[in-house]
Amino acid sequence: MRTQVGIVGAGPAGLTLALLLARAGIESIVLEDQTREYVEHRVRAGLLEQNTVDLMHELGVGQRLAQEGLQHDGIYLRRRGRTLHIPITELTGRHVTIYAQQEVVKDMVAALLERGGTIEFDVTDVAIHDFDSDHPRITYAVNGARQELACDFIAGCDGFHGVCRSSVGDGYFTAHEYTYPFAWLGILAEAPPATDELIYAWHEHGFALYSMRSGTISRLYFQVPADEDIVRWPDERIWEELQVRLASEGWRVNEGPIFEKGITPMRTFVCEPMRCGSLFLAGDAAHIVPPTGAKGLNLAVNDARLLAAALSECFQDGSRSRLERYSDTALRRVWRAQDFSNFMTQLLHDLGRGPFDRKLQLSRLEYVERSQAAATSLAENYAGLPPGEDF
Ligand code: RFL
Ligand code: PHB
Repeated sequence: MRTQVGIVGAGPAGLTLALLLARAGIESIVLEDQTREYVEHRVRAGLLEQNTVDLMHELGVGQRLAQEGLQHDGIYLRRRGRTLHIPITELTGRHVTIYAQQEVVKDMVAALLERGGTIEFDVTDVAIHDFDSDHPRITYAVNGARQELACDFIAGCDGFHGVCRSSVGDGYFTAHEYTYPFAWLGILAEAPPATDELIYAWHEHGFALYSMRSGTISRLYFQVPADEDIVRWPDERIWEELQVRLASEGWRVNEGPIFEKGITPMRTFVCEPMRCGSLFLAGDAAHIVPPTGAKGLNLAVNDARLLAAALSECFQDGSRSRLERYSDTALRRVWRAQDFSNFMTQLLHDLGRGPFDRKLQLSRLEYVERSQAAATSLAENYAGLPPGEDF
């Protein structure tokens, strides 16, 4: 088999790339090692920047998003019962939208297949070869039968634990990595959210976040130790802790049956450059941000936008100049998101560094409350800076 771009991974990065390439008349095949059912139900992100929403509309995959997405004009920062509203739209002219990642994946998979695209789900033994040449290949197996896909380029969109990045020999990439000594325990519950916008809470016990998926489903997270065992958190204890950390006078978190529970490690990771020969990395395959800034999915989509533009230029007129710049260009936004995600993480979590550090956090929160410049800076980063050819 042969295609122009072999894409490994049917997450937001791989699917966005395949849709953009298809629109430019470039062939691709997406290889995914999970089933369609699995990727369409994997619970993850929920907050889309306006850039991501705009791109989904541009790609004609935004119908359900327009109907079911919850457009928000701001967020709340809460500390010691005091709530500060950051009016993002008023400060930046931009919105953010709540729409679950698995719904983005469903919409993109459906559109790609409808438009004649190819996604091979449930493949095994994916391996990439000869990516230091102009004739890279991907080998894999379908129902035990070995397949080979020859392509012009490989897009490694296979997430943090994928095979693409790790197939490159030691010493080629520079990895910048930090793992926080805490994690997030996240739940989904059948309970109408008791808030119209997201609440990010600083608390003596540690961070908590009140998010949502719809008018009837709440999504909540709170900081736990990195090695926490989920069995230590029966539903009752979870609600108790959330009521404490999110407390505000005369108000309570709405409780309801919890139908999903999980622990997510908090790490920060950047691989440089995001390319090795004919292999281009995009999304979590190249970088991870702590989720406090809600940037991971949005970065994955942005990488795909930049990579699709660079590949289109190459296939249209043979020019490789944008491909040569892809890594530097993508990394500009990656580092901006790293800085913001780490800023939000360090502003709101108990970092285990003692009372001096906690006092600094409270002072920073008060600064955001007193200074429009500080609030605008936070809002602008949270909403996401507008896209550009080189950003
Ligand atoms: P994905 O989504 O991990 O997709 C990679 C795909 O590759 C497949 N794969 C392979 N396929 C073939 N062969 C192999 N050897 C393969 N190995 C892996 C995988 O099955 C998968 O389908 O990466 P992508 O596309 O780069 O997308 C990145 C996002 O998923 C991620 O950054 C976000 O979920 C991060 N994130 C958030 N991002 C936001 O923008 N806003 C948020 O509100 C937000 N909240 C979150 C988050 C991530 C979380 N968790 C669970 C990590 C909240 C949480 C709790
Ligand atoms: C979510 O709704 O899953 C969510 C929202 C904001 C974040 C992280 C996760 O910062």
